[in-house]
Amino acid sequence: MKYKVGIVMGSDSDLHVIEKATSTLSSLGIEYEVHVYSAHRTPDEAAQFAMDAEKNGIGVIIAAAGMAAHLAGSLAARTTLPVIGIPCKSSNLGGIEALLSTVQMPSGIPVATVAIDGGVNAALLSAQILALGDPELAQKLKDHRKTQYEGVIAKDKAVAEKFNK
Ligand code: RP5
Repeated sequence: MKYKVGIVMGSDSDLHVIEKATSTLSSLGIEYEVHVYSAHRTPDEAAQFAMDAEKNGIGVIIAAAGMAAHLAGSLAARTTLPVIGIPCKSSNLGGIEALLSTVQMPSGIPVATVAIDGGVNAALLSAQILALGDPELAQKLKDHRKTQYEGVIAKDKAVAEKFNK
């Protein structure tokens, strides 16, 4: 069975972070659905999404939110699917408040937290989880690492040619 990734953002002002995740998922051929549900402004819709996620074919949830970011934790409280939290930079505190709100979950309800605005890594981590049951996806992730490796080697070569006479 192929699982979808369920992506939730607390506000459409988080969309630029989510687009980093969706483009990464698309490049790996992973299906996803995207919603705006807020832990504070639409708590019932957020909760219902989490409670229905498993039966709706979702295998991993990505939750992006800024400020007092309770979204990932509140979704995680309502499902045993893995939840990946993206703290978003959205206030005068630069995202550190969202990082701490997302990462500092009490024992019993984990949220796998990526970097502030870390949409790409959230997508890659969700892909790595889904790849446990999907050999084709596992191979795509290995290919992705190889491409990344070759890109950095090429950059080193270019920089060395310019500066290391
Ligand atoms: C959070 O508050 C959202 O995730 C967003 O990052 C932040 C600000 O939301 P808006 O006021 O821009 O809708 O709930």
